Amino acid sequence: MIRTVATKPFDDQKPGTSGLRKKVPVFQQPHYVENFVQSIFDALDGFEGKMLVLGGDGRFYNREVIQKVLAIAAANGFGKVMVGQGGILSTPAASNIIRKYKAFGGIILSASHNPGGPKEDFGIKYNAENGGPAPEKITDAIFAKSKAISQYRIADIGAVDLDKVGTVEVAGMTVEVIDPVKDYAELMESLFDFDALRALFKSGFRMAFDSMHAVTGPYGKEILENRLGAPVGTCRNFKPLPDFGGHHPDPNLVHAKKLYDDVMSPSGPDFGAASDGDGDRNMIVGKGMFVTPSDSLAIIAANAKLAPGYAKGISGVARSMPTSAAADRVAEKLGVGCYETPTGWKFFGNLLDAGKVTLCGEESFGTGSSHVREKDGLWAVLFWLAIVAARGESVKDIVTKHWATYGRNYYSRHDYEEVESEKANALMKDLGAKLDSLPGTQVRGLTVEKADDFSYHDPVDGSVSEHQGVRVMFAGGSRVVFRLSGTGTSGATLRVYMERYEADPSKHGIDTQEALADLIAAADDIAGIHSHTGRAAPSVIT
Ligand code: G16
Repeated sequence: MIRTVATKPFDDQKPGTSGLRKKVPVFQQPHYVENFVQSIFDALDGFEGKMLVLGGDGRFYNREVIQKVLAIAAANGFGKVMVGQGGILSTPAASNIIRKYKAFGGIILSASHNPGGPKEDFGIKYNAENGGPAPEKITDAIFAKSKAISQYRIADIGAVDLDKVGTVEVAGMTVEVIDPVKDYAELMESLFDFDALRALFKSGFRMAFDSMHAVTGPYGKEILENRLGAPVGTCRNFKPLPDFGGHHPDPNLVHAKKLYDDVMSPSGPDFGAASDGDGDRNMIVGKGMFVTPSDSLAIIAANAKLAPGYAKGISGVARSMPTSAAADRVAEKLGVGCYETPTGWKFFGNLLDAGKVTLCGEESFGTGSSHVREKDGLWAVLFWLAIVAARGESVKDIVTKHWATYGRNYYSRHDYEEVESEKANALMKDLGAKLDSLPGTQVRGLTVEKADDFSYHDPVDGSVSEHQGVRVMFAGGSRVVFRLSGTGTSGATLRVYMERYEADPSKHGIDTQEALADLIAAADDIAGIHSHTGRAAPSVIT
């Protein structure tokens, strides 16, 4: 039976950088999930009888929301839903399924790297038929619908068995429960030379892959240990848990510190990698070398031809504005296009669809390519393994040689988390007001050359996205970028990004924070971080 339920709008259902992210108790309010899912469908046209892909990262409340989405999708006229077994699909795997099986779109349940549990974070995101996060025109329409909603439609379908692979009919809609790993593993096998990777592991190369008790556990086990023959034990924390074992499933130097320390110890593995809650982020560590995400994009671009899926070369590279310009230098040398987009993977979709770029990356531990329309953690790990295998060199040698060729972009991000929103907004407002007066001034011995609020003109559809972060550029090519995160769920997170280019290889061995010390001080002088927020130091440095 299909019911129409009267409801009232919630005023806080505006999708952020990547979908709607809130605390679990917010999502547990009566009608909250139903309203948002109905608003997604209300913002879309022409899906009757078509297929929706559905899955999530397995965090607390995943299964309940999967059942709700199935019931609302059936009532709204979808013909079929393909759902990952156990309600699980990594974000890149969901993107692949949407594309491979030509779905109308997909709903992904995840709050990415944010913690999970009854009082922690949850999220709902819509991906379009290209497999990528809905562009702003759709997320704006969803928000508009959520503010005007008066009813939703829901079918009484009971609980669908999510654990049994197979097909069932519910309220005139087909539900197909699929193996979440198989299609993704096949895609990886089509892009990389698995024989070469098997030989790498056979030669004694030792790796640790930390799934942080999140969604990539089963993917890592199948691909690294089962298909590539990496020794059992290579995959760590591979059992997905609803609360990620109480940790932040955030692969960076703070939350994946143990992995980092293990790789750095003389007896530890040669190579370490980690992925986040929903499997789209990655961290790469070699012995004696942490690879920044910005450098990772540049190095993958420079070595792309070493992987069979990219043997013909790349058409171009895109990076988010706050990401370092390391990839720009590679694109220039290769003679391919280079694009600077706002933060958010959704901005890469048009460039990828138009064939303007093959590789994309962000400083926020995201790297990906045209194989799907999301960033892809395990893909990046396999790409690094492919480069190591083909070059027969260590990660450290690969990175230092890259710097020697292209120069080094010293880079760091300082996050001030859970700042009171009014204080963070006041900081950004004051900063915006002084932008015009900054050029020509001296700060900590640096001369400001240019200062602006970044706006993006999409070269494919002509859309304009304004207020995407404040950039302060200094003479000599260094810069500081300020923006507020669009993914946090409590208060505001101020992100400050520092970058300095150094061409001289004899100066490539300096500690990053030391190399950026004047820029770090200049950032505080310019934005008044301490005086606005009361914080003497960032909460997270990456
Ligand atoms: C999301 C987006 C990324 C973005 C990141 C950080 O990643 O998909 O494009 O770079 O958030 O965004 P912000 O700086 O606004 O917090 P994820 O992995 O959280 O889905």
